[in-house]
Amino acid sequence: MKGVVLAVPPLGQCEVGFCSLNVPPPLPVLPVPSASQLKWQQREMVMFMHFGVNTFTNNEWGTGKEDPKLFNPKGLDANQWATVAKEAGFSLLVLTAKHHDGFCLWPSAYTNHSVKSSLWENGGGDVLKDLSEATRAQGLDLGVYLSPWDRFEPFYGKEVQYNEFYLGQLQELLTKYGPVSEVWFDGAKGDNTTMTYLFSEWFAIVKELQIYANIFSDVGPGVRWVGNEDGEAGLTCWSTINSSSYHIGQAGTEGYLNTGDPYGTDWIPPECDVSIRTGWFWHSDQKPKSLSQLLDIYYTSVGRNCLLLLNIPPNTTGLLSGEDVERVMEFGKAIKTIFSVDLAASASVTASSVRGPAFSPSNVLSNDLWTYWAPKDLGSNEKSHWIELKVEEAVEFNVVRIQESIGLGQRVMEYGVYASGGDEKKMMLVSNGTTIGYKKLHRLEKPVKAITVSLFIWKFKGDVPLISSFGLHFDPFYNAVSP
Ligand code: FUL
Repeated sequence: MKGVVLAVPPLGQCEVGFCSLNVPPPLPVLPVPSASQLKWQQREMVMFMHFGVNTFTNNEWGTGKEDPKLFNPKGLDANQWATVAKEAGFSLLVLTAKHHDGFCLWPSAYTNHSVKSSLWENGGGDVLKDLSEATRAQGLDLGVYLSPWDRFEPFYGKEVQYNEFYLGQLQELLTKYGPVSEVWFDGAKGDNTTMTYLFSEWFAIVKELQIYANIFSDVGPGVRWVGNEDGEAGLTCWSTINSSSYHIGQAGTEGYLNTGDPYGTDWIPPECDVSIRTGWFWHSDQKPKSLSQLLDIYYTSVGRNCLLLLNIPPNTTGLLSGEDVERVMEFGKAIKTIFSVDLAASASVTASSVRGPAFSPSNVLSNDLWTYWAPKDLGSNEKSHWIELKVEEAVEFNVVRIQESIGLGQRVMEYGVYASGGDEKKMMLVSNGTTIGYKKLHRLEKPVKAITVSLFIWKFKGDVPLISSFGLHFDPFYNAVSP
């Protein structure tokens, strides 16, 4: 294999983008993400919180007939929620401002079925206010879940009245609590009442009031559902779908949403919502998932080009319970342990070809999404592009991390990772795949020792693939590799 060893471009000669040598950057491959979607994707993990009357009735779906007086979290402390989120590595918290039972965690002017009628703080409290202040104090962002299905509201089932009522509640949430980064439109809906949701009106209000908010629903428009509540994206996972062929709430779309569509015309990346416990709400008889379960979920969500939306439900006191806190901290720490060391950080990097000095293979050693290796177009006799990491002394790794420069579109459709120079002198395939996207993590059954690790890209969209990062890590928590 013959490589082009690249020198670092002379300082000031080239910048990312147009270069003095006049090699333009590759054209984007459409569709591409918006700035808000890119920011969202780079969060990697978002904390979800289900809290409300269900917390006190031990239910998952309330009926709407609950007495609001049941809601009395005497020790509620949103600062604890935000502190835990921050320390565990989350940058955004999404709270169920209203779940299907219709009870509102803020004092909505449009209903009395809210904290106003509860015993908590004698009806004077506002969970959204507490949370928005706590997140701001920690430098975190806020998201809201406003269930369209409302089993309390008497207008529910009356098209115009309910849609207007819902818009009014959305306006309250989007104007009273500062910036909102994500609005979650849940898909559950009862069978008993016919109700048409005017989604386009709702989404227009979100954009009018919070231009940077990402809108989640099954099919976006900002962020899509991954098709299950287990934190598991498809092994093939495109950030793109054809949203106009599907409507929100359409049955049988799970498989499509799980893998996305290589020819999709809309950039709507998937979010993996999953709970740290069995239920979404807190129940005294449930325990948090184990660290190894959470790490499995991390690899099947963040490691497959998705965002992990991990639910940690406050308990009846209004606090995240001790065992959940302990587990999520362990989880955050484990992720840091695995990924803060890149075993290839000082590798020399060569490639099959290089488009120009600004697109050096060594760009893959940084985590900047906008600096990347770009090869030249394939020659008529060439079947693949490749990039190779070479370290001075063999390293042992069991995780391979590959990232595309998705700001210019998702491209890679078929690739393989090879290693050589460790125990095995020959080059051997350690893993392969179909999509990369923002981030692909390959967790290897057994650790591999190698001096060179190469990524071969056989099939891609656009003229050339663009790799923004390529790293090697060791995951000491992976059971299969423990002695
Ligand atoms: C579902 C809801 O029905 C569950 O209660 C939960 O909120 C989950 C995140 O979404 O559709």
